[in-house]
This record gives sequence, C-alpha cells and structure tokens, in this order.
Amino acid sequence: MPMIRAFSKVAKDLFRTKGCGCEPLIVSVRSITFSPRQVTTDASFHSVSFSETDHPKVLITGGLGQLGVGLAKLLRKRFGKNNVILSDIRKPSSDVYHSGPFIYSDILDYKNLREIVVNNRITWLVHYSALLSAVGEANVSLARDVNITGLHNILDISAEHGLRLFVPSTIGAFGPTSPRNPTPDLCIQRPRTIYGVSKVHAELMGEYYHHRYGLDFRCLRYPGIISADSQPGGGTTDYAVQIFHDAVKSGKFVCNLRPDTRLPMMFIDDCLRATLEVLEAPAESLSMRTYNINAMSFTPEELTKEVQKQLPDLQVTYEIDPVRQAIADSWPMNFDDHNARKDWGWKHDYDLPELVQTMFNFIGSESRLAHAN
Ligand code: AKB
Repeated sequence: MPMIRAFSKVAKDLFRTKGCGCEPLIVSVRSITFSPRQVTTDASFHSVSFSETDHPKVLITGGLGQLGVGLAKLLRKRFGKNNVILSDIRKPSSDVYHSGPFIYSDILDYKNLREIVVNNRITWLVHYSALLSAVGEANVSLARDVNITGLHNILDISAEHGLRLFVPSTIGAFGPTSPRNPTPDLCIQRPRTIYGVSKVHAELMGEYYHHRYGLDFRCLRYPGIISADSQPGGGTTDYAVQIFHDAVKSGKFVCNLRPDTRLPMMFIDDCLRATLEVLEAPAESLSMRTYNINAMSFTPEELTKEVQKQLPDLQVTYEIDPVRQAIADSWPMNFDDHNARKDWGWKHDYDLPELVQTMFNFIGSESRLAHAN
C-alpha cells in the first residue's frame, strides 16, 4: 500500500483515538511517513500495487516445507507459472526445480530478501518459514530466530514495498487457559511453546503493522494439516500423516499421542484453497485480520477406526511422547471458525471419511508406481 494511504489511515486512526476520549497519542509525522526500517528513500517509491499488473507476483518463503510446493502449484494454475516463486535455503528436488521458478532466500538476511522482492517485483508474500511445535521445543533459540526475528524482516520488507502479506498461524497459538471446545477467534491466548508464542507474536505484529502502517496483513490459524505427498516436519499433529504411510508400509503404527487426544485437523487441499481464498478476499469483506479455519476434529482412536475400514489388519500401539502429549493437551479440541465462514465464505470439503479415502488413493497409487519402476 502506498505510504501516503498508510499515512492517512494512521491519521484517521489517531483522530478516532482522540475522539473516543482516550489520551491523545503523539506521533511525529516523520515517524509515520516512513517505513518501519526508516529507509532513506520514500517507501512508496518501491511499492508495486496489485492493480499495476494483471496477476500478483507471489513469493513463498519456506517453500520446501509441508505446504509450499502444493500452494505454488495452486497459485501457478491461477496466476501463471512464472508469477509464483518458491524459495527456501534448502536445495529443491529436481521435480520442484523444474516445475517453476525457485530461488534461494534466507529470511534472516534482510538484504537478500529485499533484493528478491525488488528484482522480481513481488506484490504478495506468503511466509511459510517456521519451526513447528515439537521441533521448536527441542531448539528454542533457533525457533526464536526463525519464527520471530525472521518475521520482523518479513514484516518490514512487506510494509516497505507495499506487499500483501500472508502469515499462517495455528491452533498452537492457544494454550491451557484458552477455551478448548470450541476455541473462538478472540479469547485468551497464553501458549506454552515457543512456536505458539511466536505465532501469537506474528498475529499481533501483523495486526499492529496493519493499523500503524496500512500493511495488508492476512492470517489464518491452521489446524493440523494432513498431506499425502509432503511430510510435516516436527509438529505435534504429525502422527495423523504418519499413520497412513506406516499402515501401507508395514501394517503397524506406533502413535505418540494418547488414543483420546482430540485435535482440529484439515486436509491439505482445503488448507491451500482457504489460503488462496483469504488472499483474494476483498479487503472490505475482512472484519478481522486473523481467522480460525476448521474442517474436522478427531482423536487417534477415531482416526484408527476410519483407517481400519480400508486396512482392517492395521495394528496401532501407543508410546506416548510426554513433550508432544503436553502440547496437545493444551491445544484446542475444536475450532470455532464462524467468522471465516461469514466474512469470506469459508467452507471445507473434506471430513474424516473423505480424507482417509483420498489419502489411500494417493498413497496406493504412489506405491503401485514405485513397484512398477
Ligand atoms: C504442529 O503440530 O506443530 C503443527 C501445527 C498444528 O501448527 N502441525
């Protein structure tokens, strides 16, 4: 958003603050006409608004995680192959490398990020780089760097260049004192993991930049995401992906959560479609900037029963991981997403039976392919 618009929005907000009888807030004009990093040039000079191009030019950070490749595929179908750039600090597989633009980007390197945004005339940024809940607890300082310091770079670059910014949040942004069944959009958020703390921080900072600088920040709180052709890395909900692979490979699965642990979950196609839909939603339809999205909610026991309808011989045993179990016990059991449904028409397609069927269709065809080769 050009900074001049950001300025008038801030000025309006200040006016409103005075009018509501609170203490007048004194902010110097200089501090609000410049981007958060106080770049020496006028920030609006860099910004390329979406209306200048037919399609947005999208950068996806952390692109080689569970969701990036799938999102790139969906966005490329919609906006054209060359308008969506996947990025990561890891080397892509040959398939990913040949499927569309891929670039090295390190979110901890501000200059590298800025160069990518400028050289590629980026207009939308999807920020997927993050350490998940269980792996974050095993490496708190790295999680703090990536999830918090990295986010600051992303926010500043986005404000400076007028980008539309999507940052996912999670069921993990809630904690033991939040209402758990169901968990509404607005309620107490006191997570007990560095992952959760960093995601509450992201929600609040994004919303702050929206109000302070006019940043077009959009955020969805994802449930545990279940995907067939990409693996989650180090989350608490990972068991719900692993069970399918182990069931097909060995007929046995060792679950690291108690059989009655209920968590909100979603099939990846629903998650990616929700992301595209909220990115495309007209600004005036968004009554908030951070939304819960929901699809289904199940326990390991319920998932096992559904999987056994396809593979009756599957044997599931339980070896509880105390770190993951404590995390899961502090998270929502059911998510209330009525605001997303009301504001921008969110509707999930997959419930548990369709999810299980689709996972087996995919994994079955993959393993038939592997045997044929
Ligand atoms: C995790 O388990 O850490 C993630 C999440 C629910 O955000 N999958």
